[in-house]
Amino acid sequence: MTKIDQIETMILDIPTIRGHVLSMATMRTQTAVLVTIRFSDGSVGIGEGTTIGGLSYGPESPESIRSAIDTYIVPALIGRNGDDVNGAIQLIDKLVKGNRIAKTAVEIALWDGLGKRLDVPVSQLFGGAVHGRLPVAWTLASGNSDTDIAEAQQMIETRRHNIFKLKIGKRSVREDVAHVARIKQAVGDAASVRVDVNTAWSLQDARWGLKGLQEAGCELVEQPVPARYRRAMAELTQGYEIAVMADEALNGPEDALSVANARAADVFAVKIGQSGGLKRASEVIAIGQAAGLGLYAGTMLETGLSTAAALQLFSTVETLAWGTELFGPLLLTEDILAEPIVYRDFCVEVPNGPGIGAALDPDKIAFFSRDTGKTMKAAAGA
Ligand code: MUC
Ligand code: MG
Repeated sequence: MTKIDQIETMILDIPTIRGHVLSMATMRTQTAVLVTIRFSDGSVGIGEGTTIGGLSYGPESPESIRSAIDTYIVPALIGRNGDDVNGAIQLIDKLVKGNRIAKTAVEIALWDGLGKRLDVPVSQLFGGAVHGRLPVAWTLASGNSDTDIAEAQQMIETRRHNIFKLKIGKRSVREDVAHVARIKQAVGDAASVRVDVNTAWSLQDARWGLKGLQEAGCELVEQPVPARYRRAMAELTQGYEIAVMADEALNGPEDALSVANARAADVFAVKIGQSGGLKRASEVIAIGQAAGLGLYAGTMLETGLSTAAALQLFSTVETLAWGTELFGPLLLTEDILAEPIVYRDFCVEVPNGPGIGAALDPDKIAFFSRDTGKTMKAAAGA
């Protein structure tokens, strides 16, 4: 039996290429929790748990993710059979409520280790990839319409992205609609324009917002109202042609079932971290498919590591009607992978190789580590 010998966690702070202005926070750094599992046969699995904007997006912070893993998950897993991923998921679910991102980080490392030992990609463990590449959106969130337009035009010219998600909800509804209309007018039919309100609107705001967005040619609105406002989401879904996507409302399969039952979305943004891991995300996907909803592969702006893991799962899904936003590594000043994920021709490529198909660059890990990085940065005069 291949046993789980050791589990280590580390916090990485990586600067973003520009300020990323969301309704609830402006990000200049992204923080990832890295998990490394060492198995008794010498194999190693890596995983990542990442959220957005400290505690402003959701109930887990990088520090709580790390402490949930170190204090409650690690002691339960040491000495267990490393190949028994389902057994580990079930045990952790009994011992730890919520904390879905922490669970995801550990689960990714378990799948990665298993895939490496079997010499197959993790997609194979989910029945096999049916896509080698997937369409990938970019988020325009500089906080300035002219900068966003220039960024969008450059992305289209270089054939990197032709799907744009605009982060709105910080300004007034009227200003936001004008901002979206300007960008849609600038890109025309060359790109799909969507927005993410990150729960900032009341139902009343959202009625005006959806009307204006629809008239401006915006195709989709993500989580316009707070996550628990199922009835408001249902009213908006049924009241407008523009597609309504659930994001913050979807924390695992139980939420997926209740959102689908309430017809409180047209589209599911499926995030592996928010779902509670690859397995639970696959259940969210199954519920969305059974309910006839559109699917979209969401991100928590993770590094290449978790992005690779997400790609393993989403490459197995028959139809992602709204594509993906698995662009996290591109928002960071440096990729922490030895071989970065490839973005070209408006798509992201599914990494090959065993496990999640990602290897870390040890120098970058040491540099961005919250524990060791300070000394290295001081020595380098950074
Ligand atoms: C979110 O709420 O969807 C995804 C892309 C982005 O820019 O922020 C996120 C989080
Ligand atoms: Mg969102």
